[in-house]
Amino acid sequence: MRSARILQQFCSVRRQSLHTKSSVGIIGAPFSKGQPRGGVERGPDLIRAAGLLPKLHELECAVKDYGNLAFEEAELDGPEGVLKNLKAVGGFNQRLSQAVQLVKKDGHTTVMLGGDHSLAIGSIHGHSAAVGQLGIVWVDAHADINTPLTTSTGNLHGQPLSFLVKELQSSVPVLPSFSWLKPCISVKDLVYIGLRDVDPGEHYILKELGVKMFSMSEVDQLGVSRVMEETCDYLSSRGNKPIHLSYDIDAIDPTVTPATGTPVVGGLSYREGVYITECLRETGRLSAVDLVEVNPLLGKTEEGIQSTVSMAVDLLLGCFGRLREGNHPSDYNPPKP
Ligand SMILES: [Mn+2]
Repeated sequence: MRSARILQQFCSVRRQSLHTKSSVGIIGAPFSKGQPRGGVERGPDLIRAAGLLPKLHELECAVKDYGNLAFEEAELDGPEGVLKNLKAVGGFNQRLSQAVQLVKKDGHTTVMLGGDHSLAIGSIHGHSAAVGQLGIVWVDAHADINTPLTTSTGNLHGQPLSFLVKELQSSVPVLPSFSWLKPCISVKDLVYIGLRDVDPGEHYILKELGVKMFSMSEVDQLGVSRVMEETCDYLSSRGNKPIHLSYDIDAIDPTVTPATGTPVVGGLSYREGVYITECLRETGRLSAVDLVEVNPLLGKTEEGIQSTVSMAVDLLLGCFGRLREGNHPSDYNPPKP
């Protein structure tokens, strides 16, 4: 009975969304100061060069490219304790938040092309400031929820969620570079998919706060279709809020996406990765997407770089209606003899 009901819901949602055309606003965030490796700042232009915009047009999306958000190197940005580049990360994200608010006010589904994952701070903050409460789907090999006190590396791309989650505020020290930021998401509105490299301090937080998560073990146990069914049911039970998808390319197995800063074996397959985007698209509530951590300098081979960039493009196309069964334009006229 239950599966019949879900299938019915699923189908009606699907029919609906096939006729909804998306309006997409792209922001390039060529930012790399949340981690130590150069190259990730090239991500936005590489993803564009792989044909993202014409491919979105083929899906009948209206697309506006807002260009790359300029990043100015902060002077005297030495480490504060273990934490690295606080001023740069804080300042960039403040401006990114403002840019996202502008794009949301223009009525678009926002696409952030990263850049490293520290940009989720500004992306989610701006999204929430523009539309209110969000459901967050965080697809990643890592939990990115270290606090400035639990981090062992000091890299801020491993900490974005600690700044955003309300329930963690008593665990996060006051930092002048982030004084503009007010925590804006509840941990109950967060779902993880793809985890397989979680630090002890993070694991404690996830368990203590009861965060909904589907690690690679659950993907293996349940299969990706059940994972997505449960993810969508869970987000519905939390009130069908607009969805923010934060997709780290390192969620995908490094055999497919080797060109990234912190690859971890045993990740999502190409098919599982794309299926996640197709399901979220079908909810009709996808309101912003981050696609982060594509780093062409770490691909080793040209083939590895191509495969990583092309995966990034395919994930974004899945978010905006590309179906593996095929698509055709709504005004398609079949030739007649
Ligand atoms: Mn990440």
